[in-house]
Amino acid sequence: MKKVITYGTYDLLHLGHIRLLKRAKALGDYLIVAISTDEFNAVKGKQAFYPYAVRKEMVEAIRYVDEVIPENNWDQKQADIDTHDIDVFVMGDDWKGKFDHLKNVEIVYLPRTENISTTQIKQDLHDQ
Ligand code: C2G
Repeated sequence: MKKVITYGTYDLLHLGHIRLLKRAKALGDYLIVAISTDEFNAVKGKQAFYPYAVRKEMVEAIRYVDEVIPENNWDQKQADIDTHDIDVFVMGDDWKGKFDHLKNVEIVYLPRTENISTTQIKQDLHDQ
């Protein structure tokens, strides 16, 4: 079984997230999504609209997703890859090059979906 992992905040779930997860799943048979906890988001300088439990429940409901685990820090990726026996590590290409140090895993950066982001949604709603 080919296992894929990806990481993110996944706040205000949108088509960019869905398309990333769809393409990530297509690279294997089993997709794990590591969702940033509220505490780690603070470290990332992000204030998610929805708490971790809500973001987790929403991502778990996506047909492409097989498992959700918490992302607690920047440094857990190699341990996750080893523990979960991951074959493919996937991120959107805004992260291109940032995780090339990871070992024993195929690293794939996928093009982001244009013209959508959590920040954009917040801004558009605010401007209405
Ligand atoms: N994404 C995308 N297209 C968009 C927006 C996001 O493909 N229009 C992708 C991002 O590239 C990322 C994933 O969707 O792979 C989740 O995006 P975020 O929730 O913004 O995640 P981020 O804050 O980048 O956290 O340790 C890694 C971090 O946790 C990544």
